[in-house]
Amino acid sequence: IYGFLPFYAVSSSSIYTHFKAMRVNMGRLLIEFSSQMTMERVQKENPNVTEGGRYTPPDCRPRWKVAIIIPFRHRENHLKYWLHYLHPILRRQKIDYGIYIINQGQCTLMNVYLDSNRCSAAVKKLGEDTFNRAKLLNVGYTEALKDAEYDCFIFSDVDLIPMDDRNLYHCYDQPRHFAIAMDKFGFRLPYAGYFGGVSGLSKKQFLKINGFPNEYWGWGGEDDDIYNRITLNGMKVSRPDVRIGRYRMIKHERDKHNEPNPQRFNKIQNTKNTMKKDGISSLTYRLVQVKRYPLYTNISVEIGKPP
Ligand code: UD2
Ligand code: MN
Repeated sequence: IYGFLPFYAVSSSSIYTHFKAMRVNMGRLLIEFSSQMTMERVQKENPNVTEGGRYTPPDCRPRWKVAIIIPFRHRENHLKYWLHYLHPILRRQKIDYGIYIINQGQCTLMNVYLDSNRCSAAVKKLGEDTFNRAKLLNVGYTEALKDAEYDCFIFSDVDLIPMDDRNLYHCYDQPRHFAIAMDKFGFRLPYAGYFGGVSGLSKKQFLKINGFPNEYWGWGGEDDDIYNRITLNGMKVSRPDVRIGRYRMIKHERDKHNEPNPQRFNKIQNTKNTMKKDGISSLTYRLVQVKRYPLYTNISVEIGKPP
């Protein structure tokens, strides 16, 4: 299909409906963020997704049961595009999956819009604590396992959309790095040990590295620490072909309360000493709310503050 239809535009043309009916992978996809996106539209596009953002292919038994974990705060607009593009891709890939948004602080426009939830002042305040991506991912691992017996975990930024649906969202015999060729890095790996953006580990691989660090507050370094954990534990990172692992990142400014972490350079020199005690084994947090929406499960959580 890639050969004669290199660019597959998401439109309502007859070619699109034809391929959609076949539910085969398309190859290269045209990804853009200029059209206006609404949650109602994305819901209409995905009638087969069940409550909480779950899907199981009706016609096969996938090898993996995949929890997709997204660290999140105040990125409602990005989330709409993510759901719009990813649900159909995952369905074509015949992945058995659930979508988990791990929300550091609860009050989002989406909550207000979907169920007119009121936001208490105390919870609103949580949204002002320093962001901690890796700790949220540890929470996602733990909470998803309360839902179903997942054996594969894919950790994705909310602003990253794959440009080729042959980049299969399941697990591999080594920890997987999916987002290897991003537009913002000129479609190349920025450095050999880069592990940011979208990655995936089986349950066994995740436990072997004691999960992710909980002590990276603010922006940067946590993905490098995870990379160190993988190599220090005798595993190798597996990656797709550079022509397939292409991604678009929705353009954005650095968020408030996620300033670059000045300790990150020191910390990534120390993974060998810290990984045994800091990780999934030492994770503590307070669950604020679990809410199942049609296209995803929102898990609001209080994860504390930097020491
Ligand atoms: C890079 C990496 C990312 C991570 C980060 C450093 C890429 C494409 N990604 O992203 O994986 O290593 O650097 O921490 O190189 N988020 C929110 N709300 C916030 C802040 C963050 O939802 O207020 C989430 C969201 O899913 C976002 C992700 O955290 O995509 C990473 O944050 P970012 O997009 O601001 O950082 P970026 O693009 O430099
Ligand atoms: Mn980003």
